[in-house]
Amino acid sequence: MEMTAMGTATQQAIQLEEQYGAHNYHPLPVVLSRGEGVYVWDVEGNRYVDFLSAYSAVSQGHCHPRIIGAMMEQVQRLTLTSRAFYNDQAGICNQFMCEFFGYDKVLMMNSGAEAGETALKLTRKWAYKVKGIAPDQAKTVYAAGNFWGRTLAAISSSTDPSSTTDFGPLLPGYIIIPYNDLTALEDCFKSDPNIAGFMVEPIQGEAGVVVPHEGYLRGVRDLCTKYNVLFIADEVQTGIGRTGKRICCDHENVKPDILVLGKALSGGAMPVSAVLASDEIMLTILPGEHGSTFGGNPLACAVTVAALQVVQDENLADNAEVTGQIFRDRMTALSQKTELVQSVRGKGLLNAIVITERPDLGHETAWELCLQFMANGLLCKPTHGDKIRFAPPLVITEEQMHDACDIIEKTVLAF
Ligand code: IF1
Repeated sequence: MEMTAMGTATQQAIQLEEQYGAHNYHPLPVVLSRGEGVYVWDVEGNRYVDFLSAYSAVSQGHCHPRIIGAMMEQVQRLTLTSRAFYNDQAGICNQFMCEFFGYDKVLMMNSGAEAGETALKLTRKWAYKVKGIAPDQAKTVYAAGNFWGRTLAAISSSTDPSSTTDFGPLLPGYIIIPYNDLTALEDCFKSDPNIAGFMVEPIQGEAGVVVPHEGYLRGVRDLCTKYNVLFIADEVQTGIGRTGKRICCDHENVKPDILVLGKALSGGAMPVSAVLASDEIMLTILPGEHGSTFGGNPLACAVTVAALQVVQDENLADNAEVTGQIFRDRMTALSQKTELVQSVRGKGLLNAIVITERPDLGHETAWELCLQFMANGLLCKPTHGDKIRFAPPLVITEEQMHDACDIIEKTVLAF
């Protein structure tokens, strides 16, 4: 599909959003109005294959009938009670999640950042009440290149100026070390007895799908055990089947002390996030010490159970493994036909290509390429300059994956 002049409905929708919405994003010039499975349609009626999945939130496919069905059933009965009272969905969902991921307890929140903050607060509580660190002395460690949200606690660990500039002062008690470096991690743990936790993405998403070396996660697990530091896995983007396993840590058979989830926990139907941990960690927070108006509401619980059942019953992790390999094989073959594609990296259906930027375009190269992908019916977005992330819903079929790779190949070779 050639880049046509922007339609009237598209122009009107963009104009409204530009005039009345904050300018905290730079969206591709497409206005979506419907989604089903791996496809979305814009207001002009054009169909696209969605290779962003709302940054891995719509892993079960747009408007999955089983998730929407559970949502429709619950939304007409009871949506929100606050945690001042019990409700008939929370216990069922909590049990389902604890058994699905193998933990004693779960604390449900709404956004991924809130779940990250909850993990940080649990780590500090554990530091003072279990590890015995002196009051207000607990430190937490993060890897350079991390991204876990936009709150002040989240950006306080960021090494990306676009996340931190003019938002100071930032939170104290943070230590940043290089990603994928076990020597740096052990040196850090040796240097300070007040370290309570290390929060890390098993694959760094926003940094450009940075995959650590084989054995990194095992090394993190062993060092955290050795130095009595909590291993906090931020699996908001890599979890729930995305990388071809239940959670990305499963690739190395390591179990984090605290598991942070979000995004696909609801299949993109509504904001749901969660933190899972042992009783020793989770029970350090007593009644009234943490919470959220919407956290763990009955509607979120009903949706979450359905969303996880879809991942389980449709074997979405296995499908991500198979179709993701097709993607990487085809991109590797493409990289041998054109210098524009330098390399491909990722696991399961969390992948990115590294492109060679045109001298005249620089970082705009990736953006221009994404505009052409859009014109040809595929939606994706650059991440950090010369990387383009490709993360379709995990329900994608092999045929749909080949069709999408055909679009990518055609577009790249014509660019
Ligand atoms: C935006 C990025 C992705 C995340 C990980 C926690 C969170 C995220 C690993 C917080 C959120 C989103 C945020 C969204 C775009 C998207 C994103 F580009 F920003 F970095 F996916 F890579 N941990 N990622 O990726 O979850 O509070 O958003 O629910 O802010 O632009 P949230």
